[in-house]
Amino acid sequence: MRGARLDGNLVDVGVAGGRISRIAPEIEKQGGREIEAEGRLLSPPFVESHVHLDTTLTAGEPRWNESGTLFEGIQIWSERKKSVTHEDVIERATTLLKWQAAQGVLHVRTHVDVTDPDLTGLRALLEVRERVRTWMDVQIVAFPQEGLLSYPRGLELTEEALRLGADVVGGIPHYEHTREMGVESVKQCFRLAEKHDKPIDIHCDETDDPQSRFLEVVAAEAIRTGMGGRVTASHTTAFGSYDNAYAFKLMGFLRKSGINFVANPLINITLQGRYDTYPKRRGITRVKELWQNGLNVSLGHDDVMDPWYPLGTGNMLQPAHMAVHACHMTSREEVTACFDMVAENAAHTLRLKEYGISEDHPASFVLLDAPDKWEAMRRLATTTLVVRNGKIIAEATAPEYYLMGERVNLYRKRDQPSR
Ligand code: 17E
Ligand code: FE2
Repeated sequence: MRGARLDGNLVDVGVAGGRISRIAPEIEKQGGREIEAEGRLLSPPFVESHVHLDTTLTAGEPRWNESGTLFEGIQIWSERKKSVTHEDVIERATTLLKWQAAQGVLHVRTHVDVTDPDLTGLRALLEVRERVRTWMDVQIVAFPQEGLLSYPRGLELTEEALRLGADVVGGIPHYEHTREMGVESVKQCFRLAEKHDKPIDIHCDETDDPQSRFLEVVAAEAIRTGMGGRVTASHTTAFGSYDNAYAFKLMGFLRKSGINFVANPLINITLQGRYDTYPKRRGITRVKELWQNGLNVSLGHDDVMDPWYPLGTGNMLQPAHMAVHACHMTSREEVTACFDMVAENAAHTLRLKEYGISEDHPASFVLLDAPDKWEAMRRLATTTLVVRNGKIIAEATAPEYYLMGERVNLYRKRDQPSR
């Protein structure tokens, strides 16, 4: 590849045997195919650290979410779940994975609802994970949507999912019937994780209720077990509603725990704040403060066209763009940090190995129609090339705009990228 922009410099990238063999300002011609990057941003692939592939593309079935709340979403899904079949899940999940890969996502962590006596969604996603292996890397979280302890045999079903091959232990303590059951559910997640040697990713405190304090339990268990970076707290929206006196105490404690955070700004700006009139809360966790405190934060899309969120295409720049706005991350550095939250930081959450563009790493990367991350965020740039293990798996043409026959390229004069 010739003339790609990496950390502000134009570089050539050599690929051999599916790996990056060399990165240098100029590499001598060696035969083989050459790709002209035309000064575009070379980035490691996008990483989707939180999505629900079992529920995706069901929006409107059997009805639309009128209240816009998490709870109506769970109710609608519970009804749709009754008609879920193996083929239905495979078809929808594979469709979204294709949308994602076409837009530069090469790693996906999906939650799958295991509060289903037949584990239909889980069995289907286990099959999907294998079928797509040549072009997509999928991690499956056994997620007890209707409660690990509150749903009949929830704990057994979650453990059965791990035995069948789920990669990660999930939970939902704020949805358990009582506070005590919520605390116990977190402990049970850790017990399962230790027993089966799996990481943990818990839907945690996804509510505006400032009394929802399961994050502290997750952190305490992470410290007790030494699981630290193998633990992820997803959503944690109540953290945005905690009193500062408590939030500051908690932050110090979280730093000690070293756990990862996933915020889902598109979905939580939508689902939360629904019981407020005005002032209306944003319902998103303290992304900026977690980031400032050196904790690993990634951003997920969470839903694409399902009972919780009607829109989306799986493009990771959309949640990143929403984080810029909803989390007040508008400084030069913060906008770039939001880009990293759907790439490097998400790779860290998923504990990916050999991620990133450097010699000897797998040749898995994307080109974006922008000179740098900041411009990619501003222009919601198109991913024009997706390479996985040295093979081109997706290509797209960046949009070109013409006004009265004259090219309009959406750059200020001083920011025009040089090619
Ligand atoms: N289930 C849940 O509990 N929370 C969510 N945000 C989604 C599903 C999408
Ligand atoms: Fe979720």
